[in-house]
Amino acid sequence: MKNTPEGFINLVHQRYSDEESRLRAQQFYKLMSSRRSVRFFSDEKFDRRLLELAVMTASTAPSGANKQPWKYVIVESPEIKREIKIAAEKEEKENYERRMPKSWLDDLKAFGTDWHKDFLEVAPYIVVVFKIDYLNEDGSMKKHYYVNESVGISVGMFIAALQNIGLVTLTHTPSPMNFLSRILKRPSNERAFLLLPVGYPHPEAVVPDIERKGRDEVMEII
Ligand code: IYR
Repeated sequence: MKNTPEGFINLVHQRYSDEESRLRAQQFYKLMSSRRSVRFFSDEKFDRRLLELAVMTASTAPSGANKQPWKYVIVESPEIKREIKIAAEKEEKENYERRMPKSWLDDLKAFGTDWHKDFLEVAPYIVVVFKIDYLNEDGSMKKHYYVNESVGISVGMFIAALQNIGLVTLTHTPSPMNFLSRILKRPSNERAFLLLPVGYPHPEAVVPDIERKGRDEVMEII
């Protein structure tokens, strides 16, 4: 384009050689293939700036009309982590003992999960992601667009950023999650989306012996 239109700037873009693209694609796939959801955490602390950088990376995600409808709440207070654990376990006990149908419980058998959520106290940080459905601006409600898609993409990038720096996490979904708004005193336009403990794995951490789908199962070329 000869003239940059009003309100636009030139794109900054890094073009790689074919060979470098291939190498980078393989390296990134290898890095992400080794990611596992971890339920056994070490209580070892780490520099919070690492987590802040991962959140800033997550916040580069594309979003509907660039509304960036997310808020990442980093919990490091042991008292608040404990409060979250107690409330999450209360909901999960109800889920496992009454709310989840047998077919769901059967699907979860391979993961060895139950209502106990010790990782919520052990991991040095719990990150609670909230979605912002609308903005309250001088009394008027401004609706956001594609909020679930946007926040989902952002959390995916957060998980990739953590993997890139050697931290582990779990996408935990205590349900219902309203207790998080109460404990974390969030405004009414924010709703809890996901909860992720973050840390280093316990030295004896185990993970389920499960496999990822192969090339021909996850894609079709037409
Ligand atoms: N939220 C419950 C149950 C659970 C649901 C799914 I889908 C999982 O992949 C694992 C667990 C829990 O966190 O235990």
